[in-house]
Amino acid sequence: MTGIGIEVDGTGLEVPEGASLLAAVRAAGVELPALCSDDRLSPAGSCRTCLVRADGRIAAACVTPASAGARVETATGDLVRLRRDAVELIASALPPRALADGNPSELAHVCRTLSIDGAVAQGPGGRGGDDSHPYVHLDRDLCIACGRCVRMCSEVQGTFALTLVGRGSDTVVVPGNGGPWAESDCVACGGCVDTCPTGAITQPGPAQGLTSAFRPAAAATRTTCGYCGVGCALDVIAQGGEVTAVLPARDGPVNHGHACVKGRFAHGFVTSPERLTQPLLRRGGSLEPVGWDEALAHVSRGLRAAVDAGGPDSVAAISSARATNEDNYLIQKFMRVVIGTNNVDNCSRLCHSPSAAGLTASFGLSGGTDSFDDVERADCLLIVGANPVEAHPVVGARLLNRVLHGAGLVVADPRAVGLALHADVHLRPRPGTNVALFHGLAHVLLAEGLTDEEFLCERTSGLPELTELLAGYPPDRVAGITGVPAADLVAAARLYGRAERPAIVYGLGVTEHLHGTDGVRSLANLAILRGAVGTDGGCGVNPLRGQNNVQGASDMGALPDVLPGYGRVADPAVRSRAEDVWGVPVPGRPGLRIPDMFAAARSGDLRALWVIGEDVCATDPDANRVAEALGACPLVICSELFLSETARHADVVLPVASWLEKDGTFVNFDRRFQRVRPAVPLPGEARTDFDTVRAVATAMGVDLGCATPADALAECGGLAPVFAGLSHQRLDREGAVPWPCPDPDEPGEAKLYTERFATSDGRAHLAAAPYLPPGEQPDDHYPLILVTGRRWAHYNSGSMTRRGGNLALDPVDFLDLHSDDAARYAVRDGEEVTVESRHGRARLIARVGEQTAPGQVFCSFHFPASGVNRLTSHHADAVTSCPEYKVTAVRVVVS
Ligand SMILES: Nc1nc2c(c(=O)[nH]1)N[C@H]1C(S)=C(S)[C@@H](COP(=O)(O)OP(=O)(O)OC[C@H]3O[C@@H](n4cnc5c(=O)[nH]c(N)nc54)[C@H](O)[C@@H]3O)O[C@H]1N2
Ligand SMILES: Nc1nc2c(c(=O)[nH]1)N[C@H]1C(S)=C(S)[C@@H](COP(=O)(O)OP(=O)(O)OC[C@H]3O[C@@H](n4cnc5c(=O)[nH]c(N)nc54)[C@H](O)[C@@H]3O)O[C@H]1N2
Ligand code: SF4
Ligand code: FES
Ligand SMILES: [Mo]
Repeated sequence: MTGIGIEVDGTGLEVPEGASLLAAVRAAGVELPALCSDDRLSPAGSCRTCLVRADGRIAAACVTPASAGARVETATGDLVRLRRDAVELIASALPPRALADGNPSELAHVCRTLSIDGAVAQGPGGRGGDDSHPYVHLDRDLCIACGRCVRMCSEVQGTFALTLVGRGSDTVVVPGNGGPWAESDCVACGGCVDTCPTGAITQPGPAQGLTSAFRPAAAATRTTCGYCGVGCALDVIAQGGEVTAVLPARDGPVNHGHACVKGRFAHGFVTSPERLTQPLLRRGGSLEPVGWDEALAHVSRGLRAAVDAGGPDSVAAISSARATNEDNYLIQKFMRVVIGTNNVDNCSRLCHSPSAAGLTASFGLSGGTDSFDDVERADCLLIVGANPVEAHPVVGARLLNRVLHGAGLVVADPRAVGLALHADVHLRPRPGTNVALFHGLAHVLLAEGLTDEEFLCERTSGLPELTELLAGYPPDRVAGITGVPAADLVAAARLYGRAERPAIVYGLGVTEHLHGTDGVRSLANLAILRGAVGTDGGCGVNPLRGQNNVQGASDMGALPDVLPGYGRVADPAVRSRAEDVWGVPVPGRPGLRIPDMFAAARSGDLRALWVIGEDVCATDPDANRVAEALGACPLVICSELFLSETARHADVVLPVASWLEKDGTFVNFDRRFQRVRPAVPLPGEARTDFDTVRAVATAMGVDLGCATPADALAECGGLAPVFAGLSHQRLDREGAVPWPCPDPDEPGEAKLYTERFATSDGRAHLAAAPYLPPGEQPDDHYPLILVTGRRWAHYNSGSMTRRGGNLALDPVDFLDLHSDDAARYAVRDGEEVTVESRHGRARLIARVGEQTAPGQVFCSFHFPASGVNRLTSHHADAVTSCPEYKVTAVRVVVS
């Protein structure tokens, strides 16, 4: 970056070009009040509290760019007086509570530093407030109309829920709906709460008024969010062992001082009275509290008995993508070393296993190809089967921001999701027809010469086969299969094809299908044809991986066919490296995948199943059959925070720590390792997953090694060269480091394949997979296609988000249906309906609207009691067994 030289109060310094005088003055170590300014926002220049003199003229520092050679004065008596008067004038209009002792607001802080007496605040007040929302309260009397909240909501969050109304000193912020906050468009990202300088907008509770800029540093624990895969860096404030606030970290490498309703506010579950605090053991049909010794003895005896009766492969574990890398490393090590089986899997099976398989086949490694920072520099975004506004809100906000600043946007989603409203082209394929859609786009790229010939020639393979296949996918035919008008297809292909730096971002709408891996591969074709991967000419193909640590759980080898770092168990050289570290033989036969575990249980071949942090009875498909499998398995162990649906079916339930109570690391969706640190103590007798696994091993007479999580990551690096450069100490120093990272002295590789692809021949492989129809089709009995997915306020099984204020934001599972279908099936908005599939039934509340297309209905699966996964089928991706959650034929019955 080029710098420019300026002088602040006689001292010379260099600042980046384009910096404001405010930034320059602060860089010089001078504190200025700046009540309408926030680094995260565009400057407004309205409060006049930041006045300085630049080259002899008085200027508002926040809106004046630093020019080369400028001489800035801040400290002369007249300037100090001008600023003090401006602040005092603002404060004097507010009621006394604005400056009450101990008020943590920025305004109160500024007044203290300027020696403005709290007694100046003598405004009349009486304008009232709004406390309708569980997390965001408004005190109108404290609003100074600086507009920071409004800009935060529009510029950073992209929700545009707030506006300023009134004139002069009566100006005040209100939600744009004109009604109560709780009924507005607010998605409770907490952005307004975090920027408000006066405490007019606050979160209720003991941390009222704390913001990321003005918080007690000593009381904060820096950690990484334990909900979604974005990986927001958060500062957790705790008091008396309880979380009182979670604030977004300004220096968070992905979130840049932003967060969402889950990471920010959904921590009520931690102290829920329903938290498990003691082990439970099934006796005479019911689960009863017991001590750890008894629980561990039962578990170790049961596992031994299972191995003795059926061999090591009659035991299996489902590891948790919610848990840390170190937890996952130890769980897979336990299964391989203590039990002697590769029967370990994680919920990647249910979401992005087709990404792992597809991206590995196309490019060589299983993660996304580019860093999100790169993606953000794209000039055209192709967002496919992903709804980041709800499921990865901080990423959704950053993407929307790009689009509002001019990037082209193509959205491919059957539903009118949030980003689709801003798209240049919204492609709405029939669920399950992606492969045809992507081939249609590729056909146009080829036909119109929008490919990168040189790249194709030098760095790829498979072009002749693909060209031959694509001849069969002209836009008209693709329109017939997908329902997407041919003209839209052509327009989308041109946007992507003509962009200078296009990026592909995708989600479960690509993977959770009968042909999910083919979907990933044919989507990857587009980036390859365009030369937009591994080059400066684009930002690759990037899955928005879901769980906080689903990338990491897989990286750590909690998968049946690979060891930590993705070496294949079937490869003797890979095994021997692990054997050197672990000192025991590693089984060479790949283990069971999650659905195969259930099938083995039903057929009597699986004698023990340890389910760690996955509510399989609620979230795996065809739930009636899952329950049957657990019923048939002689020993089911469940490590949980709550008595989940799965825990209710278990023989032993072990109480464990949540992300706010443990030490370790997560890997986010763009492959960054970040630290997780305990902010509050464990409840009751709960233990971490890490300690639980070690304790079970010890009870079975084996010392697993790895005394601490830091030791586990170090050991993992010894086994998997791609992680060898990572350590807790390094992450403590550097914050976030992406993998591959073989060397402790080198930065990790954020953008992959700049030299060569990691495939055996170093080339990117085009795939010529024909379109095949989904596993389920509608018919006269089941005329509608059900798509399942996510809502912004809840998280997966809802075990954490249903226990706290989020429940007030979204109290039930809704079934969205189009008004044509509502009329056809005589369904009224708000009415309870029964949804029936060929596999089971669920009860949901109908919501009539236009978000779904006619013939399609949509619901989430956040309330296990409604039974959504009793509807979904056994159909699964032909390559990876990822369930076809996105296509189920159903009918809706009013009863
Ligand atoms: N609020 C919230 N956030 C979450 C989660 C949560 O439960 N709640 N869960 C986390 C997890 S585990 C994951 S994996 C991620 C998932 O994040 P996403 O992948 O964004 O989530 P989904 O809503 O399941 O599905 C995405 C979209 O796919 C579309 N779709 C369905 N079928 C098709 C199709 O055939 N073609 C195309 N092109 N699109 C289709 C759906 O309409 C839907 O809008 O979210 C994570 N974040
Ligand atoms: N119909 C339908 N079903 C779906 C999907 C869909 O799109 N449609 N999506 C699928 C996808 S992508 C996913 S990832 C799965 C997610 O499904 P799950 O993994 O089952 O869902 P979660 O609610 O994230 O977490 C599971 C459990 O882990 C517990 N838990 C949280 N933290 C920890 C921890 O640190 N340790 C332990 N031991 N337990 C912990 C929680 O209390 C919760 O009960 O759902 C899948 N199911
Ligand atoms: S966007 Fe994801 S990681 Fe960030 S606060 Fe929300 S749930 Fe947590
Ligand atoms: S901070 Fe500069 S005018 Fe308000
Ligand atoms: Mo997921």
